[in-house]
Amino acid sequence: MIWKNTSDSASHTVTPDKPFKDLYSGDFGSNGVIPPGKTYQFLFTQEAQIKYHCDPHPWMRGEIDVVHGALTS
Ligand SMILES: [Cu+2]
Repeated sequence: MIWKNTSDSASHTVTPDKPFKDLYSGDFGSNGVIPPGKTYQFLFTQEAQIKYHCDPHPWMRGEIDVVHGALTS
């Protein structure tokens, strides 16, 4: 999953409400801020439900629901 700070003059973070660790990718969350034009990406390899927010702007919130999909031919 990729977060991109696009047309904004402010920097933001992707910060989990509660710490989350993926067995493969490790700790989830941007280390520090994502400046305008930059991205943060994280590979989820397990099912998870994660609520997250932006540290400087706590009213900016999101939720991720990672589900195990099946490939259909
Ligand atoms: Cu923000």
